Amino acid sequence: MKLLGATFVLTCDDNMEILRDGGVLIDNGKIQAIGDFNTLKEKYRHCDSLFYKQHVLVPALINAHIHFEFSKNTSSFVYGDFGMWLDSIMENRDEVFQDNVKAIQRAILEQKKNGVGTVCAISSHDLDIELLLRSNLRVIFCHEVLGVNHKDFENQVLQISTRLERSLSVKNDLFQPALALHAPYSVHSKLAQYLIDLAAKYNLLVSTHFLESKHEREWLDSQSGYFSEFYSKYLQLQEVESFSQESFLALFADISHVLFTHCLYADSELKQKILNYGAIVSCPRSNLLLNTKLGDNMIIGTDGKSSNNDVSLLNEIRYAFFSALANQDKASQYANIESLAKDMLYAVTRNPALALGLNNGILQEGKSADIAIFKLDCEDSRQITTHFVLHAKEAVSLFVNGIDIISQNINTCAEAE
Ligand code: MCF
Ligand code: FE
Repeated sequence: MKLLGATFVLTCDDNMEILRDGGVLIDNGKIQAIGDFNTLKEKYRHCDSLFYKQHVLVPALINAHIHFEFSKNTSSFVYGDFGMWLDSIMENRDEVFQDNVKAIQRAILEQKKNGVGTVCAISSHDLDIELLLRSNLRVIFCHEVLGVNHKDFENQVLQISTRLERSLSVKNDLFQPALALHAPYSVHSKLAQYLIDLAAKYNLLVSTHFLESKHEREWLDSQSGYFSEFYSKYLQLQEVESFSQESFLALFADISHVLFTHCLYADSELKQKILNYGAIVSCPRSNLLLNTKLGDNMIIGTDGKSSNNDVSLLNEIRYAFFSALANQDKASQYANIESLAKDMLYAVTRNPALALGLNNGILQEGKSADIAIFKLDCEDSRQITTHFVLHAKEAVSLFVNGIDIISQNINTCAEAE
């Protein structure tokens, strides 16, 4: 049993309660109590305790969408239009995947430095699986499947079965196998249905990219535009069947946890429909780079370095925060800047935890003890969340299931300053 305390504890519960000199009691990887640090210390006199003065304690962050395999990329791809980007992906991705182990390791470290305790990783070739298994992070590992050619069906089935067998055999409390159906324009209907049946059979979460670009929207609506050239140019296919928005969404009717990433070309009515099937994830910088749109930002992920300049989730919420301030319509939805900052924090804690079906993301009795601690001098305590969003740069401690996975020597942080 151990007691952690900090000058400010941001619970991320439904009221976003903030505790001054708060404490969190951890037992067996779970939060056993939360409240005033000194009161808890008095009550649980015999347990180890550690108070982080001038620090903020938050639920460990959750990166709901990241492609680690692209971590080596800096300048191999083209931005400004999704079609140009996808062309450059088709031409240059193999090179980016080569010798990418060190880059993936750096990206995993970047998650930890950002106080990210959970990642929902989208993996095209499972090049990141071993590194993630050894990362001590909580991992939802989505084997991503692509394939528009019906003729390849048997081979596609064989491949995904082999991949999934491997991850099911190493499944544990921290490592949860899942599936990613890349996008409606890149998976044929028979393969999509096969994947959905697999997900239903093993009760797996499914992640997908949906309505990301105007090109995708045009293809789904009228089988025309960029994608009508794409298949013949890159896959030598003349005839390709297409989902409609409705037939694609209907696939997910019986899947309990579905993440639809981007959804930039859905109006509010369609978004409501999507939300009946799952949750919407935004990757603000990726959305801007590829489609010059920001997204909803209820749940925020970094995407991969394929469409971002880094995979820092703290940077991601800072961009989303400033972008919202720059947008009159968006900013006017908030009573004040602090409530906008609170929404940014929810977008990487409570909201993704609920969408991913995880028992973390909120500091509450019974939740997993996934906790991040950041140094933060707060002279003025009225806008703690705003200061957190602006200034949190590197976690001093990161607990997953109550175990600190970054500061090996925990005592160095005791009574900091
Ligand atoms: O989320 C972004 C943009 N949308 C779609 N795909 C990707 C993103 N980042 C990486 N990708 C990958 C995807 O996993 O790019 C490929 C897939 O391997 C595109 S399809 C050839
Ligand atoms: Fe993505």
